[in-house]
Amino acid sequence: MKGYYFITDSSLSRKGNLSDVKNVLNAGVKIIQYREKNKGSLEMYQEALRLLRLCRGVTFLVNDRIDIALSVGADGVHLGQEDLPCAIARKILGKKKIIGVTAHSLQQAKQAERDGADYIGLSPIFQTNTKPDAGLSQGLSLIRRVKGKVKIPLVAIGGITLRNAQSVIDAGVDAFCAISCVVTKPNVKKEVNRFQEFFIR
Ligand code: TZP
Ligand code: MG
Repeated sequence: MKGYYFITDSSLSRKGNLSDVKNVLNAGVKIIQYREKNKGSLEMYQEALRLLRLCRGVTFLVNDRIDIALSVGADGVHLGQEDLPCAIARKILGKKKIIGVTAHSLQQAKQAERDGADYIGLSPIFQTNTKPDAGLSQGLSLIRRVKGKVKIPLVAIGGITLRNAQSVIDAGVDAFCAISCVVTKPNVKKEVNRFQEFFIR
């Protein structure tokens, strides 16, 4: 897992999830998380199915909803500290599905690894308005604290912009996600390409 990691946000998006996902796929993104906080199960199921079908050879994860992930045959889920525990999710999903877990501390990151997580989402690195309950920004020091203490990949999220992206990479992450800086822009593909540049420098 290396590079720009995309997460949908239908409430911030200019052109909607379908358009955004098409654009990020055209930009060459290899991991997409369907994150939807305002739709019911049926609508989520139908949208996830539509998005998944576009993702040939690209990892497709569902935020929070193990049921939706299983229903559409997604590659896995991403879980926060308030979602179903990773160890339980692992029992439900089996060994082959991908489970990402958000951690706000080294302790949570180690626990997630013990519980069978495949990667850690470190969050929020910087201040963000995209997730109102994201909690206090942890700064780059969170990445530095966790780096080398777990073996699974680290994905940074929260307030990442073109201005601070290099510092996030320098702190040692394998991947990062920037939502508002991408989906609010008129040319999503071009914006993703700008973020991807940081990984080939
Ligand atoms: N989880 C932690 S922060 C966040 C999520 C989904 C939002 C990140 O969005 P942005 O716009 O890149 O700050
Ligand atoms: Mg969650």
